[in-house]
Amino acid sequence: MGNRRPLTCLWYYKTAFCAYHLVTSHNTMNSTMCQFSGVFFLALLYCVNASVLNNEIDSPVCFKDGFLFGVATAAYQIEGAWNVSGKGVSIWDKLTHEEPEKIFDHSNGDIADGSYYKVKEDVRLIKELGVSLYRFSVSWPRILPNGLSYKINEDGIRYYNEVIDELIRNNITPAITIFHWDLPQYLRDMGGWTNALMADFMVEYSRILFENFGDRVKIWMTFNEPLTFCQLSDYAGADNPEGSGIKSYLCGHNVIRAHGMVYRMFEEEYRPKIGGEMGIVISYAWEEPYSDSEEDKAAAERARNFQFGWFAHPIFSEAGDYPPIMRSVVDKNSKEQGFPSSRLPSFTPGEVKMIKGSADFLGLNHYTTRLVQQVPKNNSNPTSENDINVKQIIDEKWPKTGSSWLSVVPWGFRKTLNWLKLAYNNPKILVTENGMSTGPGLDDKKRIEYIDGYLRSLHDAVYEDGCNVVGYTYWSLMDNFEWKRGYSERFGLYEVDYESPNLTRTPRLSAKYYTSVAKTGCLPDSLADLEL
Ligand code: PNW
Repeated sequence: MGNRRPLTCLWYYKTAFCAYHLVTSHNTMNSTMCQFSGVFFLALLYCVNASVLNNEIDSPVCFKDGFLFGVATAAYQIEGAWNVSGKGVSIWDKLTHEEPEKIFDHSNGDIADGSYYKVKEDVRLIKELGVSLYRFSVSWPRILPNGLSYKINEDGIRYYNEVIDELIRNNITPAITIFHWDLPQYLRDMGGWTNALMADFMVEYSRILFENFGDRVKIWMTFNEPLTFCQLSDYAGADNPEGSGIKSYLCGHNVIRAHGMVYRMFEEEYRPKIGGEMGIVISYAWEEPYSDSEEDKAAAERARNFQFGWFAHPIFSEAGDYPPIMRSVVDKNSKEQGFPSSRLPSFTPGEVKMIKGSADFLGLNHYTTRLVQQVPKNNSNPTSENDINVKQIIDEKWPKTGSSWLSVVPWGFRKTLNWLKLAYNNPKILVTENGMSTGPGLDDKKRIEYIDGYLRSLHDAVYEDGCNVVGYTYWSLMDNFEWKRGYSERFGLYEVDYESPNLTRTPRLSAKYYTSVAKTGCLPDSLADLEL
């Protein structure tokens, strides 16, 4: 895998050989003479030159200069300091305190990695990795204690100013996710994302971030993974029985509108003064047909449209609006189920226009792949599962990780990127998350193999297939509160010792691997050479 240049060279060489042989077969020139003929010499010279120019002999798999390597985190997962200096209560504070049994190890983010108190230390860790980009999120209730913009918590502004300034001092580009799931509880009490007014609240909150941080932050992402927080109960800021086909569509609708509105406000009021780019982060687990049957192929394409296209199509497609298949299936099912109108809300023509094209790049979270099989239609309950009407299967042969949903399937990454290239006219993509979990421990060769495999697949997608990917961000800088799995699943390049009072961070083997990648832009020829 990876470097195709030597193969191409051989192919040129062979073709030249054959051509020459054909032309000269009528005379008696022997093959040794032939080998040294000018034609061969030129062919070889061309190949060697091309390889050297592309830096492909010494370092076979290299990303070109300017390709960004980064790491990511999110506020609730690392900050701690849940109730200090004026911060308001988020839905995760309330959930973990009042229903700890919903969290695998009954833990919470009260202290987490203590990053609120460790700005300098954390930035040093990022610096040591040699990466140039840090993606982090802002805690809405740390800035606006009850979510509304009439009351700003100055300590929140101070804290993120400190983070941003420290990053810039160390030549690391800050990239902000405006909303990464820690909704102010006050807004949840008003219906969370099922409330149409949330779009206005999000605009006002974002405005405060642009006003205060926009002079130094040039990469913005509105939402992290609406699919996850709109579909799962407890994440959306509204009671939402898993997979409900009513509230989840309402949530998605308000989120997409909010995204468009924030983007347009940024474009009109801020970009002319402060510059910068804005995108949205959407997760995409590749969906491969279970078999070669037409049913399974159609099922996989339907699932892709329902799970990724739901959020991407309105923003990145040429036509805008929801994917046509989603529109027709949910409209039809709703009618059969006795709803007076579709469970999937409609955008007005003005909204379609406002939302279409409302992103400068697509933030992609990609971790894994699933097999998708057509199942018999079941329209008894109005759930999005029944709308999609497929079964998702994890192939037992795929290597496993510390998370049951995440198996190691690097080729799915290349397929994902190619699907996006085709569906949305080769959009500019920043890989905002990719990573895998282990248990605690510093020897994480499995993680190194995971990253290496996914980066090779990414390299093929970029340099063989022409996908427009500008950077790769590993999830995560360090172990952190992994939502409902608590601290039981570790995604960090750095291990965090939760037993130590200092919450000591120690680099894993994978940190050494990733440092080498980020500093050279190249993948090591062999993992054995890394001297781990
Ligand atoms: C992401 N999937 O969630 C989140 O953005 C992070 O906050 C989280 O810590 C990280 O992944 C690891 O879980 C995902 O099913 C949840 O493909 C589910 C999927 C992908 C990402």
